[in-house]
Amino acid sequence: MKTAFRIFGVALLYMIAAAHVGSPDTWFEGKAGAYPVTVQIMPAGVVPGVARVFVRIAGDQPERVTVQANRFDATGGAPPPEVAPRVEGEAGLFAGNLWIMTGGSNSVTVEVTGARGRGSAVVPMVASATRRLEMDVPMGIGLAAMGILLFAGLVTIMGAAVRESTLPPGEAAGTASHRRARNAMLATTVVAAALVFGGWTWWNAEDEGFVDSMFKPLKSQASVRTGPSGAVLHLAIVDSPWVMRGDSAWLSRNRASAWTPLMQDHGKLMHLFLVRNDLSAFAHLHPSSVDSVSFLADLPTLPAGQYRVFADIVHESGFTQTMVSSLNLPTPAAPISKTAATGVFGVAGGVAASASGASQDDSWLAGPVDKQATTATLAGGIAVTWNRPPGPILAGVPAPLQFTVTDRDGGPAQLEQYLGMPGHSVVARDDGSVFVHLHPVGTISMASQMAFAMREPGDTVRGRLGKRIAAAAMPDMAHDSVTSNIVSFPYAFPKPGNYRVWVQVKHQGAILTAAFHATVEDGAERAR
Ligand SMILES: [Cu+2]
Repeated sequence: MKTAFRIFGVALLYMIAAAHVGSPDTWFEGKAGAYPVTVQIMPAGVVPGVARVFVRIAGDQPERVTVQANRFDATGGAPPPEVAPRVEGEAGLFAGNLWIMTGGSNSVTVEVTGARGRGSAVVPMVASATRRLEMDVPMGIGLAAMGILLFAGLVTIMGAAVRESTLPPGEAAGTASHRRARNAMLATTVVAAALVFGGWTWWNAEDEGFVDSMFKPLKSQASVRTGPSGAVLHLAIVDSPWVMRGDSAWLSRNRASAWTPLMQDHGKLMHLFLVRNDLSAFAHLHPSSVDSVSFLADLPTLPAGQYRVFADIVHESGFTQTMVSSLNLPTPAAPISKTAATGVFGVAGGVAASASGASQDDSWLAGPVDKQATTATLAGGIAVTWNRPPGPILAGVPAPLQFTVTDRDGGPAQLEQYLGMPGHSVVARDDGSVFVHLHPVGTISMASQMAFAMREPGDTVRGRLGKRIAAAAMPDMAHDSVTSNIVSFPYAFPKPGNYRVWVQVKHQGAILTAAFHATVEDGAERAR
C-alpha cells in the first residue's frame, strides 16, 4: 500500500527533448495571404492531446481565423478546420484548440479570411509525448486513504460474515466461530494483498511502457579527432534504430519504426552548436556527412572545457529533432587553421581549407558577456543592439527578441542573408535544460515546411521527396541582401532562469555573432 501510495504521490514531471530542448512551443512568423501572422502552438505534451494555437495578426483584422491539423502522411483526409475565436481584450489575437491524434510529423494550417481576401500558412510541428502527467499529492493521499478503508472494510466484512451470518438473532458467537472468522480474515488479507500487488505490477508495467513510448532524440556521441588541418569534431549517431534503419527484419524484430532519411535545411544536413557549460563560448558548425552515421566538422579554436553539443537535423518526413551530447575540449595543441574569435565580441567566420571540407558558414564566439549590456560592439564598428522592452523578461510571455544592427557611423548596416535567413539566434539556459535555434520565421524548419508543401501521394519511396526539395533549392537563398537592419525572432522564454542569447547576422561577407545575457523571471501561469 505504501509503495503504491509513493507511486501515485511522487510529483515528477518528465520533460524530454523534442525538436528543441526544453522549449516545447512551435513559433511561426510569416504571411497567410495578405495577413502578417505570428503563430504560437503550445503542444499538449501527450499524444493524443489538445494543442493550443494562438494566431496574432497585425494590421487589418480578418473576419475569421481557422486552424486545422494535418498528419504528414495523412491518407484519409484531415479533420475539418476549427474556428479560432478572437481573444477578448487582446487586439489581433485569436486562439483555438486542436486535437493532435498521432505522434510524429504534423502540421497546422492557419487560414485567415477577411477584407483582404483569404490566405493560409502551413506551420510544421512535431507532436510527441514529452511528459508524464503525475497525480497531485492531495489526490494521491485521498485515494490512498480510501484504498486503506476499502481494504480494511473487506477484511472486517468477511470476518463478520463468517462469525455471525448463520447465528440466530440474539445469540452470541462461540469460540469456534471466532476462530473460523479469524482464519477467514487472514485468508481475505492474503488474497486482497495479492490482488493489490498484481495491480501494482500491472501499473508499473503500463507506466514503463508509456515512458518507453515518450520521444527521445536519437542518441549521439561527440568526440575530437586530429585531422590533417587540425582538430576535427566527430559526431556519431549511435542509436540502433537509426544505424539499422535499412534492415527491415531488424526493425520489425525490435518493433522499431524506420526513420526517414535526413534532408538539408538551409543547405546543410546538420546544424551543430557547441555551447560551453558556463555559456562563455559558442560555435555554430555544419558537419559534413561521411556515411549518414558519422559527421565531421573542423573545430575552431575554442577555450578548453566541457561543452554541450546540440545537433539539429530534419527528416524527410518533416520531423525535426535536436540530438544532445557532450564534449570535453582539450587545450588546442597545434595551431588550427581557422581564425580565432577575438575579444569579447569577436568577428567569427574564418575560412579554412581543410580535408573535411570546412563550411564557410561556420561561426563562433568566445569571451565573457556584460550582464547589463544591451549593445554589443563587434569588429569593424558594427553594433548590435537588443531592443529590450522596459521591465523584466517574464517566462511564458510572448515577446519577440528584436535587434538593430548599425554600422560604424551609427547608420543602418546593410545585412546579407546568412544561410538563407536575415538572422539566426540561439537561446540557451545555463543548466542546458533549454536550447532553441530561432529564425525570423520562428522555430520551424524551412525544409519541413517545404516537405509539407511539396509532398505528393506517390512519396512512398524514401529519399524521393528530399531530392525534390533539394532541387527546389530554397527560393530564399537566392536573395543575398536583406532589406532591413532590424532582425526579430518570435519567442517566449519557457521558464525562469539565466539565459544567453546569441544573435548572428552577415555583413560584408563576414558572419557576426553577438552575445547577450538574459535573466528571465517567473511570469504569469501559461494559459492552457
Ligand atoms: Cu539558424
